[in-house]
Formats: sequence, C-alpha cells, structure tokens
Amino acid sequence: MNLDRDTALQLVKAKLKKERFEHTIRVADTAVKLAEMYGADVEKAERAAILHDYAKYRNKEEMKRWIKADQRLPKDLLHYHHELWHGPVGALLLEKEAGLDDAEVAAAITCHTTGKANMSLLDKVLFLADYIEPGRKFPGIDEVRETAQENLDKACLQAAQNTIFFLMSKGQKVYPDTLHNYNHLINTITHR
Ligand code: DGI
Ligand code: FE
Ligand code: FE
Repeated sequence: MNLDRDTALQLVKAKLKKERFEHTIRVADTAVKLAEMYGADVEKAERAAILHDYAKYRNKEEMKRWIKADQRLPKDLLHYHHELWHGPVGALLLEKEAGLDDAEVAAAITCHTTGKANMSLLDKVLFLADYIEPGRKFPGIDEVRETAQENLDKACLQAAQNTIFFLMSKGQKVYPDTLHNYNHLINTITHR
C-alpha cells in the first residue's frame, strides 16, 4: 500500500476538526479489531478507516462539481442528501490529491456511509466500524455492538435497519445503495 500509516494520519489530521479526527482514531481501532476477528486485511482496514472521512468538511459546491465532472461517480447522488457525498468524493480526492492507489481501500471508503449490495469483507468492516465505534450513541447500538462480536453480516444488517428506520422517522429519502445493502444482507443471512 502506498500511503503509510503516519502519512495517512497526518493527511487527515490537517483536513478534519478535532472531534472528527478523534472519531477517525476510534473507527481505526474498531476496524482493526473487526478485521482481526473476521479475517480481513488488517492493514487495509486500518488505512481505510483512517482515511474514510477525508472529504467530510469539503465545501458542498466543490463536491457537487466533482460528482458532475468525474464519470466514475454516480450522478444520482446529486438528488440525495449531501451527507452521502463525502465517501465517494473522498475516495476520488484521495487518489487525486494523495496518490492513493489501492482499489479495495478506495471502494470501502466510497460505500462507507450507505453500504451497497455485495459488499466485500473490507467494505463491511469499515461500514460497521464507523457505525459502532465507542463514541457513537445511536438508539439500539448496544445490540449491534454485541452482534458484531458474533456475526459480521447480521451486525451490518442491524446497522442498515437502524439507519433506514432513522431516515424514515425523519421523512428523509433513502439512497438506493442503502436499500440494496439491506436487501442483500437479508438474502445472505436467510440463504445460509
Ligand atoms: O461521516 P460519519 O458522520 O462518521 O458517518 P456516515 O458517513 O455513516 O454518515 C452518517 C449519516 O449518513 C447519518 O446522518 C445517516 C446518513 N445516511 C446514511 N444512509 C443514508 C443517509 N442519509 C440519507 N439521506 N440517505 C441514506 O440512504
Ligand atoms: Fe462518513
Ligand atoms: Fe465516520
């Protein structure tokens, strides 16, 4: 991997507010533990976690320009909440600004907020670590933390369910990948 740990930490430290950097460190610790537990690449999990919120504080208009300009980014993002943009735009900017050249790490960063159908092991580790890191206080989180000790797919499913409930309770739109993630995990779990 081309970005070493300290370089990655310094890179994001410069871009993030203090609380967000502390969240990042907790996500990295959680991702390492999950990777060890479930046999994912520990180094990639840690790197993806350190970098996952790289674009969190980018200006909305700048992110919009990148989504329009880069053919790899799905245009339907523009019709959904801007909170969903920092993952895909972050992965792109890490390639452009920091020379990240790891497709697996970039993919995990891209889908960390919504998940997607057929997530890789690394995608799931980051998706779940971001959800259960010890600083999070979502309703139902303790159950997800417990499940995370036993079954990665079930824990990701619970996280996806909670997020969908939360969005519906606020009358918010649900991005298709959020639903694809949920549907795919239901199939994975019931067909085992
Ligand atoms: O960047 P973080 O705050 O660490 O966490 P995140 O990248 O998981 O973003 C969390 C936010 O994203 C949270 O407010 C819920 C929201 N979110 C997740 N999926 C969807 C969504 N928001 C909308 N509108 N639609 C979604 O499908
Ligand atoms: Fe995020
Ligand atoms: Fe995060």
